[in-house]
Amino acid sequence: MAQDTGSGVYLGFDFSTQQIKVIAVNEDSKVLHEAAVKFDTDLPEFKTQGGAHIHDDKVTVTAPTLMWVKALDLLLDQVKTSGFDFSKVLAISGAGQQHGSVYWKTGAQNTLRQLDPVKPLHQQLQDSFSVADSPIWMDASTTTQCQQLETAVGGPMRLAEITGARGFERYTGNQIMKISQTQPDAYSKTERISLVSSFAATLFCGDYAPIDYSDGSGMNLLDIVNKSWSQECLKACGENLAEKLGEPVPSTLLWYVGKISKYFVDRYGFSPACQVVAFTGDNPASLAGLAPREGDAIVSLGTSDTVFLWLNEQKAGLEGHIFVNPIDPMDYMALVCFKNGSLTRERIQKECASGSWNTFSSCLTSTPMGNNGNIGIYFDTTEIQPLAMGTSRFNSNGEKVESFSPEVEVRAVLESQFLARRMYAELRGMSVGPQTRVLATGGASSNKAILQVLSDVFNAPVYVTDVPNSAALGGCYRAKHGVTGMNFSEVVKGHPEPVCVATPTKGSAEIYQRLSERYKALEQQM
Ligand code: 5FX
Repeated sequence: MAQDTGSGVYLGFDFSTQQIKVIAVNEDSKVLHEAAVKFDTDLPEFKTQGGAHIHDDKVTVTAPTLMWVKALDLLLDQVKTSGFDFSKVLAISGAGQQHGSVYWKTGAQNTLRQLDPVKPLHQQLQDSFSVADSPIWMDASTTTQCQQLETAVGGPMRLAEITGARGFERYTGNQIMKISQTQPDAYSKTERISLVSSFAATLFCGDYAPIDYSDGSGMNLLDIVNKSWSQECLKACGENLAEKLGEPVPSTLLWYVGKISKYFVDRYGFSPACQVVAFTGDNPASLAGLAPREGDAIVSLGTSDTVFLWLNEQKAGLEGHIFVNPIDPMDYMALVCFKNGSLTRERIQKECASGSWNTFSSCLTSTPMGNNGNIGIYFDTTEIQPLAMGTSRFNSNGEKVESFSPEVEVRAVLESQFLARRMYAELRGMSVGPQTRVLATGGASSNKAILQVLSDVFNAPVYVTDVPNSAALGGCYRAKHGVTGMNFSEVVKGHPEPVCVATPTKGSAEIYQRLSERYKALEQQM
């Protein structure tokens, strides 16, 4: 383990769906240590699959809260055994899977304040939760509650204007409403409700840590303009909810939520001066971990594709999500997620390019921008926006056709995916153009031919940035940002600079402007 002794160290944790991960960096952003505990394999007694329990109705998805506590015990023991010197850590922060909620039973605060360093956390906190199974972001069981909340505030658009999103099943306010309706006894015995992020910070502080604005934006409860709980939303979701949530706080910017608790000082050797900076959601933390500049658009090309935007101003809408920005609380970040990403590209690669990415790339270079007017839409699974499934192909006259040649099919899948990413990003406030840096990450970002199409469709230069574990790394950067108050660009000074790999081909702007109008009309028909 490379630990440099001279300079300060920052720790970033990621309480994600399948594991807890920790990264340590020094003042130059050099990674000194990494470790992880995987729920399914390291804690088999909880019998999770992918870190979750999918209930018989298939739409209720939970995770045992105590499993996360036990995983932290294991992780810190493992790091200590490796010889890591916790006394060098100046500050910690981290991330949690967004939207998940933790219900602390009346009396839990007292337990948290008196933890015995001789015993692991899970032994001491086993009776501290009024709801043993935390609903997580994969849960889709709250459609009724979403409708009730939207109706209570005056419709889905009004909810989006207040909270940054229409009613989404996984959003925490709707989950809390369901618990208050279906488990009223457990709800009334709850003294505090945390998000996964503020729950993790709570463990480190040995006292309730507040919810930060950025992750708080994933609840359908926070007024993202005024940065306070929306009274109308609180009222619709549960009694005395303001009290149970505590006041929300800025995500960072010289804001720390407390000192590390004595428990960690005595058990692991942390310095009593070590600060805990507010934890946030995994997506906001990933934005920070990619060390973006204001105005960047991040396109993550993975199993599902996600577009993150750093916005100075936000535009309410029914698609996608707006969060308060985790780096500058006066700004916003948008997130739009598409289910049909790499798996669809891989299917077409198998069917049309004999399973070879080289052949796939050759198909792209042998077909012109705009694909001679052919457009295909490929939703192998039900897409999020639009809510549609199936494949449709149209020729240059806008007529439906049964099939395309393999080369045309390869270009068609990429062009339509990137046109959709661009269209929904523009709807959420992105203004694309040569001034926008598009930062590509994720599996498909290693294919230059794919990135050239991305650059042409967005009419913007594309940079690659290979940052594994960006959420945990974002925790390190946010910890440093939170306690030093440096400019974020200074905080991330040692971060590897993104490399420009594609610039728009001459003529692409006009071609894709036209195609984007056609794509929009065809998508509406689906
Ligand atoms: C975002 O809205 C999501 O629901 C997911 O990306 C979770 O944050 C995954 F942890």
